[in-house]
Amino acid sequence: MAERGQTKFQIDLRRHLREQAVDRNLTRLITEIAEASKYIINSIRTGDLGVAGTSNLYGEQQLALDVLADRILEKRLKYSGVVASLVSEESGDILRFHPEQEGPYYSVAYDPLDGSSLVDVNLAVGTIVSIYAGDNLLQPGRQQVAALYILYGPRTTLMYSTGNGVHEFAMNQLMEYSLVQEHVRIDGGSGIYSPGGQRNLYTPGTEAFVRSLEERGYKLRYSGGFVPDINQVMIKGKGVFLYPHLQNRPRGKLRLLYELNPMAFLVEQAGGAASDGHRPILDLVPQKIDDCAPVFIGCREDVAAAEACIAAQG
Ligand code: AFP
Repeated sequence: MAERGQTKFQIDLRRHLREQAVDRNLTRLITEIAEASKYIINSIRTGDLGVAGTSNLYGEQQLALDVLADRILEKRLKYSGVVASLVSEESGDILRFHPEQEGPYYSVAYDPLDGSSLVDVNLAVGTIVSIYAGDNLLQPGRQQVAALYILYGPRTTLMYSTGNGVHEFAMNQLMEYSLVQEHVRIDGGSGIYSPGGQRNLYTPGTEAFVRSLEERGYKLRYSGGFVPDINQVMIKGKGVFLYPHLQNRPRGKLRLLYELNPMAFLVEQAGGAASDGHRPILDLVPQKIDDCAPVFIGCREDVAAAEACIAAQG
């Protein structure tokens, strides 16, 4: 297994998926998304930061980059020949296709550029993708067959799992994704915490949990971008991210289909946990495509401590 930092004999993403005996159509789907990221990188590096003038279903002004990244991914997925339906955080409607290719087909929920409001202050952003077999997107996250994220930071990295561990890749000078490390693990220990949402709106249980972390010497690390903040927990192998239920926002902020389910799949595959404060994120049954949920995600012991504080104090 490659130690982090060494590229293992330049194993690229397609070869790794083949070696993992991933289904041919799922391999095609994941590599199409990886290809799309090259165009998203280009739009981030050179794109217009002006507001696109449209808004997504949450009423947020769509930056030109949101729209651009969404179009890039939608086009790639539509013409991949293996996607039966897709839904994007930007579009809000489920698009259905009739792929000509031989099955199996997949359905994809994605956030094309999560944290897009951070681009104009030059902070890291990412693409988050959740993949199901068949054409039903309103399934519990535990039914996902794969999940991945791409982090556009000082380096562009990709983290994926098809249910056999989580594997990290870095984009090289030729814009290919080369394997950096296999079987990323979150083993715990005193680490970092990423407290999303306004602290003064935390419930007593969440407040008690955060105070316990600080008393144990955890350091606050919060960028405002879900992908870089989760990636930090994955690579450091410890710590916890939370965007909890707030006094004025009992469902929290993060979206179940596009953000929480894929990240919960990856984190659980890395030996961590993801909870809404009471139960695993992956067991939540989505009612609508824009469902939100509170989230405590990262080291298994830290997530269990959060659940205990919330059970005791709400
Ligand atoms: P945007 O995509 O609207 O920038 O929101 C990013 C995000 O969904 C997620 O990436 C962050 O973890 C979270 O919101 C940050 O929310 P706050 O700005 O309320 O801290």
